[in-house]
Amino acid sequence: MKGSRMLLLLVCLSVIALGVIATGPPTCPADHGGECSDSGEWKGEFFPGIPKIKYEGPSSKNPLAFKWYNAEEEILGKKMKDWMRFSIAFWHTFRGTGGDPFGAPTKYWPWEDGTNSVAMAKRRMRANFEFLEKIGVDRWCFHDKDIAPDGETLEETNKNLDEVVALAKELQGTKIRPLWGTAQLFNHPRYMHGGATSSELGVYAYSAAQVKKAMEVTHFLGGENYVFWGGREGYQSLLNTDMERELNHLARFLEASVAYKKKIGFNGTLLIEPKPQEPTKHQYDWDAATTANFLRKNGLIGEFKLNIECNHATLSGHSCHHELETARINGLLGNIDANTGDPQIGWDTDQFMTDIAEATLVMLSVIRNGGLAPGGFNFDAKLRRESTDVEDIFLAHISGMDTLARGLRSAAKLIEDGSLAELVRKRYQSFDTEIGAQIEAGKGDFETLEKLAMKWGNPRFHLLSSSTGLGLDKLTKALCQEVKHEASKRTPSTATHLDD
Ligand code: XLS
Ligand code: NI
Ligand code: NI
Repeated sequence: MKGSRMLLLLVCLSVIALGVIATGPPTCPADHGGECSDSGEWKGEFFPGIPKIKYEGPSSKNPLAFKWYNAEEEILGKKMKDWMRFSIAFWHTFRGTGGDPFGAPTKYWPWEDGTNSVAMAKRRMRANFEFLEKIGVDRWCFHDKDIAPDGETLEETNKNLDEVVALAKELQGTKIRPLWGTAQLFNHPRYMHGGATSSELGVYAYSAAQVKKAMEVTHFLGGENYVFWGGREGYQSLLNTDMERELNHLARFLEASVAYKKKIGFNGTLLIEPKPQEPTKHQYDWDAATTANFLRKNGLIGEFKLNIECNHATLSGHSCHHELETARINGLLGNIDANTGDPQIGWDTDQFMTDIAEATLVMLSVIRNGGLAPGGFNFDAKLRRESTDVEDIFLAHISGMDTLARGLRSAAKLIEDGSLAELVRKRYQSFDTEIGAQIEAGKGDFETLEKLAMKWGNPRFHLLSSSTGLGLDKLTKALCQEVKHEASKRTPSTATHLDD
């Protein structure tokens, strides 16, 4: 008797509870892995328990706080947020699975339902904007294929994209904008031989249609730049490749994109992102110098700038600083894909930058460039395979933002101190003479120089370094002191999440 009454009571209570759930607001708490309905209209919290990330200064022990990035603080006459212009890369942060050629995905974000539906794309978009709001970043970057699923036909694919983009526009509000958009021309099998450099005319046309649409949606969302990364624009073997013809196609493709940009009134900067190899063994936009030469040869130099990615820089055998300086002195530094590689791994590992010395050199170039606007720093960086907690997404970005902020602080000190600039000035002082000026003005003929060489005798090279105080060792020491000073203030977020 007693037992059956208890049972009845339990049944009643469950019915009431179910009724409350059924009539209450739609719920999909972020810890109910995959149980939610596929409604894209869900408006719950994706990152419950994670507050808006604030600046707490170097002594803070709170991993969910900035130690060095203080958005409103002025450094060299500009707010930190205006130097940095950070952006989140949708493809890594919201489409990265942790999968690699040896293993299945490791990340199962609670809001994912395992489908590639439009509804799922919309829900993911909401997660993106909650993340941007909480991390305090006003920009995001995307490929067309990251944000919306393909349809059966190009028309259907474009329709899907429009639907997701309409929601993104609404969620952006007045504050958030894309730093850049781009078309993904490398994943689908049709792009196995490249897009604009494919040997198939149909693929060239399809690439054009995809870039046209991606440019339209970037413009619609108020994007400030548009990126071309030559995903498979390169070759695997020169024996089956007409390189001259492919490069010609690429140039014509870029010309057509400039024409279309102007036609639709898109004022954003067009950016080319160099990378030497991966996925092809030779990518045509090998590095900054190669790309600058290609643009110049094809009369496109005034229409494009470069998006320098640090990991790509090291893959091409350069440092990120070298690539940034090459772009800068050619008037081409437009944007930075802020990541870093691993010296012991030979591919694009897309790690968040945590090396303060590298960040200092990066920021030196940015300061010399007067900033990056309308470009910025896009975190083309992903969590490590082993980082599977939702919180890791925040920790990784905080660590990347703090590292670059520390780089900015160190670089500003080097500039304010002035000794580095003075050291460089002194190094070239022999050219600060009448004959030096003549040479630099293109009037240094060989006969005159020969006479001078005879008059001056053998250059006293062994005295040059010590007399001007420009030994490389002194320079290295000066830089190390600055960086060491910063490193001594290591933060918990950077220290404990180096792999992010
Ligand atoms: C790949 C590239 C890519 C571009 C955007 O290595 O970095 O992510 O930034 O297509
Ligand atoms: Ni990139
Ligand atoms: Ni890359």
